[in-house]
Amino acid sequence: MHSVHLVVPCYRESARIGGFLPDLCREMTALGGVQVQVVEDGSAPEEAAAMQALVENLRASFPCLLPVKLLPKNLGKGGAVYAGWADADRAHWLAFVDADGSCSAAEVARLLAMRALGEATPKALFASRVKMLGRRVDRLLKRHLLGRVYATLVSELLCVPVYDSQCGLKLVPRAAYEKIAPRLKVMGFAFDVELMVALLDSGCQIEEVPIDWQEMPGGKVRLLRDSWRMARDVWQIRARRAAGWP
Ligand SMILES: Nc1nc2c(ncn2[C@@H]2O[C@H](COP(=O)(O)OP(=O)(O)OP(=O)(O)O)[C@@H](O)[C@H]2O)c(=O)[nH]1
Ligand SMILES: [Mg+2]
Repeated sequence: MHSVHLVVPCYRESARIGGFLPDLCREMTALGGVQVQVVEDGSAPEEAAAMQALVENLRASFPCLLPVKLLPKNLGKGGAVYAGWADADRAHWLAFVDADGSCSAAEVARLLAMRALGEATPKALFASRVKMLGRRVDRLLKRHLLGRVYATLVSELLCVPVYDSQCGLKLVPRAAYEKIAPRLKVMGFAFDVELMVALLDSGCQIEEVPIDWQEMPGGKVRLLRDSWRMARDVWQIRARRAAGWP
C-alpha cells in the first residue's frame, strides 16, 4: 500500500513537465511509499496525447507512476487536484505539486519525509516561499509583491495568519481531507485557500514549511485576471464560512 498519493495537476504542461517528472519519479522511488499521478486537466487532444505518451514512456522505468488521469474538460487547478485525490486508493496522505519544477523534486521529497508517522492527529504540511536565511526563493518581483498582497488579504479577511497560502506543494492527512471534502467548492487557483480554512476549522493543524523555489518561465497564472478571481473567491469563502459552510 502507498502511504502518499501525489498528484501533479497539468494544464498544457507537456513541454514543461519533461524535465521535472523523471526527477520527481526518481526521488519518490528513493523515498518509497509514494504513488505519483499526473492529472491532465482538459487540455487540447494533441496536448493530452503528448502527455499520455510522455507518462507511458516513463512508467516503464518507474512503477510509482500511475497512468495519466485524463479529464474530459478543464476543471481548474483545484478540480484537477481533487479529481486525482479521489483515486488515492488507501493512501494515508494526499499531496500535490506544480508541474513546472519550481519546487524541485528534492524539495518535494524533503517535505514528504517530514510527515508524522503514527501520530493520532497528524498535521497538514504546506510549503511556503519564505525568504529567510538558509533558503533560496527566486521569484519575479511582481509575483512576489502580488503574492504578499494576496497573503495579506487572506490573513485579514479569513483571520488566518498564513504567510503563503498559494505555494504549489501541499501534503494533507487523508482522514482530515475526507471530513471536509463535501464542503469544498472552489476549483480554481484559490482552492488551496478554501482547503486551508476548512482544514483549520475542522481541527486539523497546518504547519508552513519554508522551501526553496525557483521561478520557471511559462507560468499560466495571469496576474490581473486570475488575481481578481482569486480575491473574489476569498470573499465568497469568507461569506460561506460565516454562514456555517453551506
Ligand atoms: N488543472 C489545472 N491546472 C492548472 C491550470 N492552470 C495551471 N495549472 C497548473 O497549476 C500549476 C501552477 O501553474 P503555473 O503555470 O506554474 O503557475 P505560475 O503562473 O507559474 O504561478 P506560480 O507557480 O505560483 O508562480 C501547474 O501545475 C499548472 O499546470 C488549469 O486551468 N487547470
Ligand atoms: Mg509556476
